[in-house]
Amino acid sequence: MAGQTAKSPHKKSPNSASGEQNLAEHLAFEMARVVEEAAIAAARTMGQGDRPGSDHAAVQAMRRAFEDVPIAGNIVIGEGERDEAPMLYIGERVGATPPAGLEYPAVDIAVDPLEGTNLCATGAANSIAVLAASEAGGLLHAPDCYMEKIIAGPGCQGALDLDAPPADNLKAIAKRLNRDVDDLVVMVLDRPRHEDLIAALRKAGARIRLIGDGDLSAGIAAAVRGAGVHAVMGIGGAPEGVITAAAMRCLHGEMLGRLVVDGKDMERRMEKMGIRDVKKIYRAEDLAPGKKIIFAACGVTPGNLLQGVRFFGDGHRTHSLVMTSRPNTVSFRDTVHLTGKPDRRGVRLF
Ligand code: VTB
Repeated sequence: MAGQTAKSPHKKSPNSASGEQNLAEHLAFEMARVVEEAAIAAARTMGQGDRPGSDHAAVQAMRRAFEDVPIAGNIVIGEGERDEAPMLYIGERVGATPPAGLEYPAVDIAVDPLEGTNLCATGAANSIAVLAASEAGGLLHAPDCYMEKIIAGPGCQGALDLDAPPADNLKAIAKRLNRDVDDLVVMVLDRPRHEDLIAALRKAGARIRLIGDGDLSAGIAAAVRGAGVHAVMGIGGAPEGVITAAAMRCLHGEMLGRLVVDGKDMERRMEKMGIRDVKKIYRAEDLAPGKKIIFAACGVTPGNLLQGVRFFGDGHRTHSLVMTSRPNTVSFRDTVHLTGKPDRRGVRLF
């Protein structure tokens, strides 16, 4: 993580290779805890049909968990502008208070405390608590608008074209994955705006999984082998796009994105945010340019990649994906949190 200028409270200097590794590992561990707390709180509300309630539970738990993390954190993507979100708003400072005379490293953070609120509220698959972090300046401050996206695995680097017909992208992906178009599975958000895209994919012969929400976890699934998804196409949220890009930086997946600018007002808002070329096609490296990226996601409801939170008499169990770009690590964390009196039968390992 950052820290070149900051005095680190850690014993080893973050400028030495092993010090840097220690700091990345330590912060990744802390970030895993943050998403786990959010996931546990949200999972308690699963199926209650209360979207705001699920979201609030996750936001509150994540905000509280940050209080113990030794960073000078700056929320760059969060729950909204300061006047519309009481917690985890854009520009909010998060992290523990350092001891006198010490400074914690400056870290930019993009959060989605409950990605797939609807999924959680209805008990559907694939809702996650997720965040991405980087040294200051390492994540695009994306406006809360839509983004056209195409996401596929590392084998598709350089093979995709956001302006090409879907059939051409399918052919390119199939070629790189050494299979036929009708062997491919594409995930698409089930929205009326995707009518033409879905028709084109069907005509080309690809198999499709329409999803209610959650193009972020879909993107991650497309970038790993064995998840049964080869691409994500269509228009989803831009903030989710930046967090997906951070995951792609760790997984080396291919991603192209372009902001969807709706009217002059939004164009002006973007200019104010420093986005000059509103038609720019971003790659993962542009959306998440940080050198030291940390990505952490924890399953809330059971999903393609992550299990949901399971509760039992003396605790609960979470399943998280934690990744760092430097050193480049991808870990799955399966944690039993023992909170009550130990169950006499002991911890169940599988
Ligand atoms: C997607 C989806 C998210 O927002 O980004 C979507 O992945 C885009 O907005 O889970 P619309 O719902 O307006 O299509 C979410 O659904 C989160 O709100």
